[in-house]
Amino acid sequence: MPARAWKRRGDFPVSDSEMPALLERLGQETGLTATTLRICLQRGMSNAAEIATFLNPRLDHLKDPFSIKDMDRAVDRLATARAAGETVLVFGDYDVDGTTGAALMSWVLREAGFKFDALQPDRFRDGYGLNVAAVDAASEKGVRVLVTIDCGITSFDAAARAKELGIDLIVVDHHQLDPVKGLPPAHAVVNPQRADCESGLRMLCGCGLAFYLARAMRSRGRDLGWWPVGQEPNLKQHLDLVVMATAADLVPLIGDNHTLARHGMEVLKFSKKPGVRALLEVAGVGGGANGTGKDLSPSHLGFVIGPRINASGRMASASLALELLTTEDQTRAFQLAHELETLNKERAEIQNRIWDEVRTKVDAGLAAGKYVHGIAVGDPAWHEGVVGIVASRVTETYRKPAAVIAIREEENFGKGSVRSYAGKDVLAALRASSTDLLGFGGHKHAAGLSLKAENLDAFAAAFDTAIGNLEEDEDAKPLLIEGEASIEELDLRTIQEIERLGPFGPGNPEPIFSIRAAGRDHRVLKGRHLKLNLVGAAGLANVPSFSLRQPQGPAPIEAIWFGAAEKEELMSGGAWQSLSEWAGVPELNRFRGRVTPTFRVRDWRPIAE
Ligand SMILES: [Mn+2]
Repeated sequence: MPARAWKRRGDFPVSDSEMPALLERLGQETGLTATTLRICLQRGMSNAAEIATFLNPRLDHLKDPFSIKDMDRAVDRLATARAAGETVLVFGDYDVDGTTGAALMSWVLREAGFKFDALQPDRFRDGYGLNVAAVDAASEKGVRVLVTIDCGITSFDAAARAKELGIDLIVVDHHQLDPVKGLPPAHAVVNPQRADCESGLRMLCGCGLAFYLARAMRSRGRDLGWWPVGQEPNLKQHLDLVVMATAADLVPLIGDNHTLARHGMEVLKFSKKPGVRALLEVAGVGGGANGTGKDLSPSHLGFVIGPRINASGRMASASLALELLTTEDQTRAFQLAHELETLNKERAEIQNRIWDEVRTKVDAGLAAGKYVHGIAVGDPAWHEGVVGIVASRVTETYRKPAAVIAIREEENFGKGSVRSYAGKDVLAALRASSTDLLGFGGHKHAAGLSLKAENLDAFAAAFDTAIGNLEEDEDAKPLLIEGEASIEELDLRTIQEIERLGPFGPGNPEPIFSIRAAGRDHRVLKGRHLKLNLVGAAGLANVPSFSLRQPQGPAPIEAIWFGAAEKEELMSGGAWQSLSEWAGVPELNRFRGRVTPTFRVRDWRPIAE
């Protein structure tokens, strides 16, 4: 496998010789360390005021919700529903974004005295989006107002059916419009992707968009006297849901999303929702009398919270997670949190088993000369709910685009997920190999497909060729690093400051530093991950430790390298035990109230001569 190139992220606003003076001045103005300031400067902040705004983004600077096209129409119709005592049906997608969005709407409608119901499609039975059957069922129950969250923008048949049945459909979705068909025939389409929407809020996820609807409703409700003066609901408390969705949906963490995510993390730590508290506590990242999740860090969103909420929709029905996030009953919350925990463990076991099987298949294929440019594997034993996660892992390990397909043998049918590597346009590759497919869709980085099981081998060959014919995209990015740092620079104070620049994700990437160090005391965790200490040059100089002259050299930094136990070629050589270069993310490890610096390794290489 080719080594990945490392590249400095960006340029500083001044020349290298002017940097010390600039860092000195900004250090005095902001109180931040030079290491933190270097990150700010490389990200385009150029003065103390800009840095302060980014470190302390304010909710009252969020954009006006009524700047979103059709928001007024949506809120008018909801106000009429409330006045007439009509039941509002909320229909959310089954992933984290849709589930939290439907939960947020449920809280808001409840607090505003609406009659409402909320439901989601079944991933296995109904598939994605609003479906005609759900509209029919709603109509039979007498529903006249239906609000979709995080879906609906391409549900043309269901929208037409709703219209036919006299249901006013309000689409609240952030997904792209169908370029040919345009808007579905709905009463209101709240979607910042609309060409005629000038809000500039295209970056919002579905739950984030629901939060703007909630803000618009509160504003209207205040005018209409929905609450006694001064007793209107505090919407900020629902940012716990928004931050989960914003992280899970991989939307850019800039602009209003940065503000929502920053405040969302704080709200999440002290969430008032019984279900959120139970979820965190059962997952082992909560507990304690004061803050539910005081040990919570942004990485828990992706590694702990997202998978547990998704496990519901992947393994069973998404409604478990929705009930968890909306319940007001402590006991029920813990029951549901335990159920999700069990489902997530099952999901992880299934995923690990499939991963082992996929590796065996891929290694055998590679040995037989297959999968030169792209990998496509399938098996009847693989679970449809986790093939996407496994496909991502295949791309990271083999550094090639990959399709992982779950086969339903008795139906001669396969359904799979495709993930890109190095910016290759997998949708174009699927188009080029579509003669072997029943259907496909998605975007250039991630897509889905279905095929006849008997065509798997033919598709794999066609996909491999198609990927080989693709141009390497501009996005074929090297590992972008902020620059070099010493282990001593990455101290508690600096990492605490760096954390305040987060949460990190698309648009606000986590800062990666390269450090020179040798690995020591390594151990393998759960058979997959590598934990070790990194000792810098200054620390090495003090070994052996019985040296009386300077018994305490600079302390090593604890490091974790996820998935590295599988890099046997690296581990067996032992070169990493000599002074070498490590690229990774400095972060805080919080465990039982103890906070320590840690270095999450992303890549390793020998020192270039
Ligand atoms: Mn979404």
